[in-house]
Amino acid sequence: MRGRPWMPSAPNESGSSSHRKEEHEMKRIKNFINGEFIEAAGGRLFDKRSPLDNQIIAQVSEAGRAEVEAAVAAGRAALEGEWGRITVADRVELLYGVANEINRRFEDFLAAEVADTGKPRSLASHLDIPRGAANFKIFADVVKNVPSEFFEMATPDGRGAINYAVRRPVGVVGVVCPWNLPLLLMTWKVGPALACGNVVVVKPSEETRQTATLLGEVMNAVGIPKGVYNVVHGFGPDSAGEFLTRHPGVNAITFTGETRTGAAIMKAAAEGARPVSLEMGGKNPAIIFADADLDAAIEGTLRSCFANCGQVCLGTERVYVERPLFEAFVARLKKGAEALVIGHPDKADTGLGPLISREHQEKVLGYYRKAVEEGATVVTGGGVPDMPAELKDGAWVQPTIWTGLGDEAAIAREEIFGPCTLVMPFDSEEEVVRRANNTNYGLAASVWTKDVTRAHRVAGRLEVGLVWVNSWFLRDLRTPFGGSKQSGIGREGGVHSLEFYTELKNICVKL
Ligand code: NAD
Ligand code: 6OD
Repeated sequence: MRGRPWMPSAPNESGSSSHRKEEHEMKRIKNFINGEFIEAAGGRLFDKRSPLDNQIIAQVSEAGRAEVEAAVAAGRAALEGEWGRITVADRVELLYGVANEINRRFEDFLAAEVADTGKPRSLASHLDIPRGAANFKIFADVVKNVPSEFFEMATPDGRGAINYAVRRPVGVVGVVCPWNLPLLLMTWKVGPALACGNVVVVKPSEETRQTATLLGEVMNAVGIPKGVYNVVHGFGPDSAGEFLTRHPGVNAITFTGETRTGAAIMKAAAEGARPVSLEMGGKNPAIIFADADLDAAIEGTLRSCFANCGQVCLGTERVYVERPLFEAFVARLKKGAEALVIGHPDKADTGLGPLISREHQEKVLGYYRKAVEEGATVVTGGGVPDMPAELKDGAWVQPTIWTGLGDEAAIAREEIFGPCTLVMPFDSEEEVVRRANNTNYGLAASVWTKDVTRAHRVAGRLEVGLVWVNSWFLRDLRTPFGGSKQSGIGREGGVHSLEFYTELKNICVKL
């Protein structure tokens, strides 16, 4: 329950715990198959380290082929059983129950997400956990209210025929997830999949496996039948991710993660011609015209560059500022970045947590070094912040702003996925649209201007799936979400999710 005073409690069935202070107490995270928490045969375990200090905080049971097989079989059995016959109204009630139970256990989910990611509690409590619950409610509502098609047709005998379309679940859906917004992005797929009557086998990121596991407790508590929601832990190649996506019993695969991984999954899905929905990487531009409301543009750009330590697929890594505003904008952005408090997630004033892992820190710092080698001016940041002794070994990096390089620089072309951005001046609308589009990615963009006509014109010309005007990451879950070019295949959100999670069948009746 939100705002509930912290109460110590014993570890739950899943190995999760609501004990906020035991961040470093070793936990054992199990797979969730057919309504039960199980350890993989053979006892294979892998470590999870805290992003705060690199200490091992959990051991996770890695699923092998046998566990993936069992999860897919459990899903199939559920489809053939009670879940396959449930009415839409009852399904909707159950999903409302899931949302309510996530909210009732808000503090447990919050503690689990913060322990895995190191992100500020203030962020996770406003974004990750509420959206985790909302993703079940919104798609329950969509499924409850969506109409069907109906066509009357004439026939030569004059008696006519009628056609109507019905939606049926696609079956067992494989859900492969990243680590940046673990519960939010996982439920963004599981919510619509279950609302449409499917069953799921989820493969959370190896970095963030707690909230997906905790959701198993929620599913059991509210009475979701066994086998409808399954979780297998592990890695990608030659591990649970590959075993799941290659499994012939998986009817459709929905994925969020890097573009390269998406391509590998698409290859796996080609075997058996199974559909994929891919939400992948980005190199998103922000375009700031000189007439923009500077306060709003600064506030929005600070969030889009640095929220979640820059680990948001929709985040801004290229900022184009119209030349008359350039110097003032850079100065204000620098001031804002330097005011961000880097620190422990539990502190109320923390604005920036660590990156997800030391491995990712090394990747981001590699770009920080490369920027300097390529001749960038480091406006602020560029290294590792000075942290207190107990946090020294964590995956910390400074929020970083560069100028002085153009579109050909590696930091302008490649997705870094850290709290950093390159700010570049531009002189005309034509020029900035061309430069913003000059990338293989096409996920999101934001445009800041008071000129409404220009806003519509530029938004219409940007080659991306999502454009925010005078805002960023403002989400109405009924709208289409997804990327173009190498940022994605397909759209999810509202009724668009139904296109992926259901088979539309036409029934033609001769009268
Ligand atoms: P990742 O691609 O490394 O991993 C994502 C998931 O895929 C993990 O669960 C991983 O174990 C699994 N995986 C890896 N190789 C696999 C394989 N061969 N077969 C099956 N599964 C495999 O991504 P990440 O590092 O976890 O997340 C960061 C990336 O995700 C960034 O590129 C970011 O832009 C992208 N992302 C995109 C969106 C979006 O909506 N477009 C949202 C969030 C994150
Ligand atoms: O808001 C969403 O539904 C969504 N899929 C957000 C993705 C954020 C990427 O990191």
